[in-house]
Amino acid sequence: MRLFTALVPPGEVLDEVERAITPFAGLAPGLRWSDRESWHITLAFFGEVPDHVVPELEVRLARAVARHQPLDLALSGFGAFSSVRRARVFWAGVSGDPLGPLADSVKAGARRAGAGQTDLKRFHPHLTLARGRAEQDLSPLVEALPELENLGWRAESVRLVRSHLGARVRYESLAEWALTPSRRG
Ligand code: 2AM
Repeated sequence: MRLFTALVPPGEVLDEVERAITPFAGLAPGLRWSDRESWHITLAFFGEVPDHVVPELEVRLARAVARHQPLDLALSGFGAFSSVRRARVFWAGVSGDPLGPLADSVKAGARRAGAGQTDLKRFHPHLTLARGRAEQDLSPLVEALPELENLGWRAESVRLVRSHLGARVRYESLAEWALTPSRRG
């Protein structure tokens, strides 16, 4: 099955993003907006994982996640891959505590479980909002959008998510593990 791990910001944060972008969506008619219920920040993408590997993967991921503390994060700014002028993926950026160490632990746990294929691209945390079939210049949209303000939250858990491909991709949350608060608070 096709699996990845993700952080999901709280509903209030997603509400704010939705409020910010909705009036401007018409500025990029070539974009296909993803459903708000599917919004997430990918930590590590595993691709196809054989069913027999999943139990061990869950054990390793639980252990990896528990070794890290909750993270203070914020959504800040909009951008696109590969760039705003040549965009196929439109996203909200993530700032705050670095996500790299947690992502690295999760990937290492997955490798040990035998879920070999992980994303080799440089890790750039983002929350995908829309995708385009062809590259397009999103400068008009990005320049018109307001600043995202006070969109911070404390990320306290990590989800394992299954991706069901189809006309419209569907995500199914399989497990969720809490990050471990520091004993010193
Ligand atoms: P994206 O949001 O930039 O598209 C499920 O597909 C999630 O895993 C998406 O958030 C996607 O990122 C991410 N992902 C990372 N690498 C991927 C890959 N090689 N193929 C598909 N999705 C990938």
